[in-house]
Amino acid sequence: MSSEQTFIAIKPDGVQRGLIGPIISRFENRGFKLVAIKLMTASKEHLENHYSDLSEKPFFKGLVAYMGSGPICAMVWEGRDAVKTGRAILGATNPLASAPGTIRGDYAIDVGRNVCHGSDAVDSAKKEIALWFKPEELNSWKSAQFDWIYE
Ligand code: YYY
Ligand code: MG
Repeated sequence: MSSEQTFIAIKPDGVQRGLIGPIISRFENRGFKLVAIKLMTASKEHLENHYSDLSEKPFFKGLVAYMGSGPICAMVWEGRDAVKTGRAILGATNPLASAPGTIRGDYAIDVGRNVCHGSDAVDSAKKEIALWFKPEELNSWKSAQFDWIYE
C-alpha cells in the first residue's frame, strides 16, 4: 500500500451542523495528514463537473442544488491507502446502511444529506483534487508524528 492523496469534502449540511471539527478529527486521529483545506461555495458548473459521472441519475439536479446551497469544507488528506480507508471512515453512501463508528453512520440519516464526500478511487481522487485545488494550494510537509504512525 503506497501513500496516496484523497479528496474529502464536508458538504453544506455538515458545515451547517458544526461537524467540521469532528470530521477533521477522525482523519487526524487515524494518522492521516492534511495537505490542503479551504471553505468554498461551489458554482453549479463546478459541481456538475465534480459529479459528471452521475449526470444521468434522477437525483442529479437535487444533488447539485444541495451541494451548492452553502459552503463546503474541501480537503486533501494523505497517507497509506488513504483513498480506500477514507471511504471506510465515511461509511456507505446511504447513512442508514452505514455502520456506527463511521461518519455517515454516526451523523446522518438520509442519503441526500450524508454530510461528507470522499473519492472512490485513486484516479477519481486525482481528478477531484485537480478540480478543487490549485497545485500551489497542496502543502508538501513531513508530520512530526510520521515515524510514530508508520513502521
Ligand atoms: O461516493 P458516494 O458519495 O458514497 O456516492 P455516489 O454514488 O458517488 O453518489 C454521490 C452522492 O449522490 C451521494 O453521496 C448522495 C447522492 N445520492 C443521492 O442523493 N441519492 C442516491 N440514490 C444516491 C446518491
Ligand atoms: Mg462518489
